[in-house]
Order: sequence, then C-alpha cells, then structure tokens
Amino acid sequence: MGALQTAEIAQALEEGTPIVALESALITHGFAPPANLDIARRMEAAIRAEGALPATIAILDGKARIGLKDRDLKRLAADRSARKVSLRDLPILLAQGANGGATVAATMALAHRAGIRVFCTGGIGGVHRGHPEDVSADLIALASTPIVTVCAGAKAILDLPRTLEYLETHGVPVIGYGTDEFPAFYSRRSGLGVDTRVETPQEVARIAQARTALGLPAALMVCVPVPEADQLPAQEAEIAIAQAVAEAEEKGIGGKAVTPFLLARMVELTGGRARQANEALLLNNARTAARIAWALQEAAGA
Ligand code: PSU
Ligand code: MN
Repeated sequence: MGALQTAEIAQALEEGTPIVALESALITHGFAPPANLDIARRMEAAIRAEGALPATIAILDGKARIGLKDRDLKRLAADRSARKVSLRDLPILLAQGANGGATVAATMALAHRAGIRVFCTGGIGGVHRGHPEDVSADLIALASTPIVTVCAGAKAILDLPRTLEYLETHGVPVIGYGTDEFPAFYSRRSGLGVDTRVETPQEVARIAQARTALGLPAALMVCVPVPEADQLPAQEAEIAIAQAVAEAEEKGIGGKAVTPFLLARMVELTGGRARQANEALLLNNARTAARIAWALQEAAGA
C-alpha cells in the first residue's frame, strides 16, 4: 500500500526538480468552503511561481496521495466528512478507504517516504495550554523526520514555551527566518527566542546539509513571521486566544477536535482578521519554502 504520486511529481523526483510538500488538514479542518479550496490553490500557485512543484498530500478513497490534480483538490475541499488524519489514523484510513486531510505529522511522514525534502505548513501543533498531557503528534514527527519544515512557528493557541522545551529536548533546531524571535503564528513576536537567525535560503540549505551529514533524525524548523501588514497584534491575539481556550474548556472539547475548534473561534472572535493573518502567512511560507527547495537543490549539485 504505497503512496500514489502524480506523473508530474514522479518525474520531478526523478529529475531533481525542487518539490514542496503541503499538508491538507488545513483544507479539510482549517478553512471552510469556499476559502479552503481558494487558499490551497493559491499556495500551489505561489510555489509554481517560484519554479518549484507543489505536492499536496492527502488520503483519497483510502489511498495516500502525493500531489493532487485540481479535480482531486476540489473533491477534498468539498468533502465535509473527510477525516483529520494524524499518524495514528493513517493505517486506519488506508485500510477503510475513506478521505482525509493529512496533518503536519502525517504529511511529514508521507513526504519523507516519497523523498521530498521540504514541507510547508501554517503553524505546527504542539503542547496545549492548560493540558501539558495533550502533545501534538506533530512534535514527535518533527523529532523523527529529517525534512525541512517551513512554518510561522507553532499555533499561538498553544503553550509556546512548553512547545519550545519539547523541541529542544528532542533535538529539533528552531531557525528564525529574518527574526530573532519565535513567531507566534498570528503575530510576528512571542518574546521567545530561536536557536539561530538566518536571512537567506542558502543558510538554511547549509544547516540542512550539515544535519544530513551527521545523520541526525530531526526536522529543521524554519520559522517565518507572518507579513507585518497582515499580522494580528500580539495583545489582541492573546485576548481572543484566552477566550477561545476558556470556551473549549467549558464545552469539554478535547482530543483531535480542540485545534480546529480554537482556530475557528479565533476567526469569529477577531472579525475575520485571524483568517487574514492565516492566509497571508500560508502564502508567504509557500514562497519561502520554494526558495529553500531551490537552495537545497543547488547545494546538492555543488
Ligand atoms: N490548520 C488548521 N486546522 C487544523 C490543522 C491545521 O487550520 O486542524 C491541523 C494541522 O495539520 C496540525 C494539526 O498538524 O492541526 C494539529 O492537530 P493536533 O493539535 O490535534 O495534533
Ligand atoms: Mn492533541
């Protein structure tokens, strides 16, 4: 039960054209229609505009798919019963034949197996606020999957200090791309540090090469702050996050439902500005990831 690749992706893997893997939980659980299809297409277009190939990764009819044709993207975006697929769900969905959006963890696993070296998402999962026992499988995947992961930090609805502690313990380098601070997803600043700051895709490629040469198992986490014009000021974001987290607590929402609930409430509580920030950072990350994929390619050829 291997993963199915589109002909375009199979050829790019063979020829060494830079590829950027994209998750699909944001299509099935992050954004509602029609915004979900729109943002998925725009991310793919942003990667193509940089001369790289997007490989959106999802489960369709119980098959792991590496790269989606537009009609498949449409089908996934329209399927409101598609499941949220993290690592533990993968074998279940493959056996049962359902559709699913792959989380960061599941996408990283499938992308790495396919030989893709760069992965782009909005914000990774992490340790939940008030629930240090609720640790996203995304963190375990980051610790054990050597792929360059481009993100805007961890989702700010999480406990960011505990999330960073976990990454440190498990040997995941946290790189600030044009920043000294760990970005807070909706906002550029968190007051927390990163392990190093870089300014160029080439610097990321050099760190990735050194990691590979050492045979280390962890991802590189490249953290790109949301564009200034689209950010939600940190204090404003904090007020909405505190309220959303309190509501989740009151309603007893937990497990895999808590992240989608919090993100959707953030959009409502901010009058749509959380969505604007989320979209802007996704497109910015897609462009940056494509440039890093090119730099990795060039470094490998040098
Ligand atoms: N973006 C969203 N909604 C989501 C996710 C992303 O707007 O549900 C997914 C991501 O794919 C991430 C996952 O990997 O949520 C983390 O979920 P959890 O905290 O349950 O591990
Ligand atoms: Mn969880």
